[in-house]
Amino acid sequence: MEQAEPARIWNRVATRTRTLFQDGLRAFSGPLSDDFYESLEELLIAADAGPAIAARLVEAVRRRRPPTVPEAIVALEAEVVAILLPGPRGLNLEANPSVVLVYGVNGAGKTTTIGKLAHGLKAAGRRPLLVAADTFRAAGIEQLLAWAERAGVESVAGRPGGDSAAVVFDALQAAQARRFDTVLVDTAGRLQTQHNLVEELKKVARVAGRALEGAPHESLLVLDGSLGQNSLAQARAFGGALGATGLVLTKMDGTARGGSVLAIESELEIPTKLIGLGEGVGDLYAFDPSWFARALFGGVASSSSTS
Ligand SMILES: Nc1nc2c(ncn2[C@@H]2O[C@H](COP(=O)(O)OP(=O)(O)OP(=O)(O)O)[C@@H](O)[C@H]2O)c(=O)[nH]1
Ligand SMILES: [Mg+2]
Repeated sequence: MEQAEPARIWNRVATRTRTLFQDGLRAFSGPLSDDFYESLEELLIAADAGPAIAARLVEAVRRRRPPTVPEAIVALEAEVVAILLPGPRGLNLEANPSVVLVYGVNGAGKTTTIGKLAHGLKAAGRRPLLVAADTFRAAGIEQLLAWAERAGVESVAGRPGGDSAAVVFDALQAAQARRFDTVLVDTAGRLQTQHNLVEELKKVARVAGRALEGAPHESLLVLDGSLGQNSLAQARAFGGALGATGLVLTKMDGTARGGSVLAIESELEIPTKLIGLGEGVGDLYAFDPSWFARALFGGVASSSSTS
């Protein structure tokens, strides 16, 4: 996936969060008072960063003694980057084929993310195979096949009601025989049976590893970004049990809860690798901490208006 650097793209991230900060801080000008820091803390909490992270950020900015509001915002952006996890955020797609398992609760955006990712990988010259392992809903299978068509890539699916682990096993054999370099596995967000969803997903992962050593190479947990920290409970249940290697935050276009990324990453200690900014094929981007921080507080908007 491409790095999303242009300000044009990051201007679409968390627009309501940005408006919140711009409106909330408009009344202040230097030198900075206690009132300013109190407002800043309230705004961070309103943006769903959580009280602990809000307090930590404000304290860190205060220690830097910024003389003016713009300098305080620059300091805040740096502190936000410091709170996010260090290290690489690219997808690990070195194995051939590389298997990417995508999971999360229903409606989080799994199928849409796979469609967009397939489009991006194909544009980058790769040969992805989409696997519909959400055999619990016929409509879920059809949705993935429709995305495969839209992205112009191949797909395989089991029968509705079939065993999703068996579908994945067969798909990985086929991928090796037919030389696909990436396999994207869509899973169910909800089961209509009494089965425990996490147990079912663990089985899919185990069977993938049996079909292909080292698989899955990426286990991406998809979270609905517009729910903010409300998705943390789900994330704990999934992320812990399945050893997620990365987060995908969808519906980050427009959200007022952009600050939740900080709380989610620091609580789960799983890097955000991709963000979804809409429902179109081109609306998935590599997550970039510096650009994200600038998007939250208006740095992107001000730099793009001067360029
Ligand atoms: N605005 C916006 N909408 C999105 C984004 N990603 C997904 N959606 C929408 O969210 C809804 C659910 O997306 P799906 O991809 O079907 O979610 P899912 O996780 O596969 O859902 P189940 O298969 O039911 O578990 C759809 O209407 C998508 O168009 C995004 O980044 N931005
Ligand atoms: Mg789906």
